[in-house]
Amino acid sequence: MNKTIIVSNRLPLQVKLENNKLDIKPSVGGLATGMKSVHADGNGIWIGWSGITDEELTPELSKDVQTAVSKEKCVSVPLNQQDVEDFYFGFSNKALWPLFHYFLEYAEFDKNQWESYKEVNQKFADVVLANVEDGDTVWVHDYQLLLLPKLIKDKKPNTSIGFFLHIPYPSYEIFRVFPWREELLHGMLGADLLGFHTYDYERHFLSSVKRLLKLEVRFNEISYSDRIVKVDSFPMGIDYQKFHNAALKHAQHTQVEKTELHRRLEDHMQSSPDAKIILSIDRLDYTKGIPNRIKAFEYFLDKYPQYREKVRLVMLAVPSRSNVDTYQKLKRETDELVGRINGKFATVSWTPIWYFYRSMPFDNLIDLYTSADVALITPLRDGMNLVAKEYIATRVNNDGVLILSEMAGASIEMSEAILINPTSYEEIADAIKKAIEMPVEEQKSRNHILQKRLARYSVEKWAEEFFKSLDATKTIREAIVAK
Ligand code: GDG
Repeated sequence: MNKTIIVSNRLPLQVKLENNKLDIKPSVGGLATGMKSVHADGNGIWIGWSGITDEELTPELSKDVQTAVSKEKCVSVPLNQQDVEDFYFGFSNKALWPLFHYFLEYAEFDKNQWESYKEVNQKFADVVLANVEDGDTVWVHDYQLLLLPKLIKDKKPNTSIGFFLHIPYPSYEIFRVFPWREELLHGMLGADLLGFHTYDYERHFLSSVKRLLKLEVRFNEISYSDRIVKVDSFPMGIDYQKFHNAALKHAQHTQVEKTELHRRLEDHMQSSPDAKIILSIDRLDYTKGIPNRIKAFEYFLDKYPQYREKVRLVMLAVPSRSNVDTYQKLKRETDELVGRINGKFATVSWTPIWYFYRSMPFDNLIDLYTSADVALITPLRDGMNLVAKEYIATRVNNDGVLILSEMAGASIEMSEAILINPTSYEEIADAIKKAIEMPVEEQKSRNHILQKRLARYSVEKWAEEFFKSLDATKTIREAIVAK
């Protein structure tokens, strides 16, 4: 029986090693949810790194990891500390991540790290090749594994290989700067189907292929040696019911069941009849436009002083890649900005920004989403942005206003939100005012449309559509062979 293999940098598991004891829990992220039906059914497996380096494991513990992850139908790819340093923190996050998000000034192209990127892609390929058989389907995820499709296809041509990029694909003018650009494109073209969040990313990819490799492209199909590679857009959705139901349950919580955060947020809302909460949630990443957002909030308080003491920006910044220096710099900048603005405007009874630098349990996330009158999401570049979708899914009374950057992939499907250019403080400040003053009827009619769309195109649907499209490439391959 043919099987499906999912490959991503990390396994959908939280693996912890404490006092030489392993603790393994399934993770609850969007990708894991989307793949649930594929992964849990049949004989599918998931291949990725467990999060623990070879150096941390004795030979016995290493066996224990394999046995424990195999119970979750996963196979772990062994990586050592140097791999993680050079392939993950190095090449993936210092070269590809900034380049693909248009942060050329942050991109470092280090030859040794590139070598490590190639070696680690080969390590993933070795594990895939040890598990894949003719007729199987392999779905590879994201920018850490751009070379993997070719490494599999070259050795196992009779497999269906799909690839999905979770971050933006940049325009040709940006991509052409990359020193090993042809090799990277050939790596991706090992896939039979390449998926992107938006049509624009798809177009940028096709343009790079045409201009750098001089390949023939017909509509969304690339003729590549004796194969056809299909390219398409699949905007990733969320587990809509999970967020919606959690918010419904949240609304019914008794005083005893409420979290401390829930109570504090309620206190704020009850402090004055027109008090408003503006929420932002993201990983602390320079692509997310956090300093811009804080400065725009300052501009708003300066321009519209009537709203001082009436609004509060609740900002959750989740620690991310904190050993990379650009992220450390961003952390210092964010801390300083929050301190300066709170110092400038705070009164004895009001702090304008509540800033949390940590990750929160799911229940607290729901506390935040359901308490917020406005979600302020201002990335400078973002492949999709699931937070925007999750906020709308939790609006069980249909009220609330989403302010969303037009640089987020999600903005294409969410035109009923207030869309802003994240570099314009003026636009953001005016959008905040508009959001706060928006009549409830208008909020509801906008959110009603958004919710219907998000419920229909959920993460399960996204995975289903991708697989359907990948399956169809088999027919094209069979027709070529038959000729
Ligand atoms: C990449 C692309 C693309 C956040 N804080 C907490 C928490 N979260 C959850 C959110 C959401 C997820 O993390 C973040 O997803 P995003 O899409 O917003 O952003 P990235 O992490 O940058 O994801 C992005 C995505 O891949 C999918 O393709 O949309 O563009 O950059 O689900 O809910 N969850 C919990 N506590 C937190 O503190 N439990």
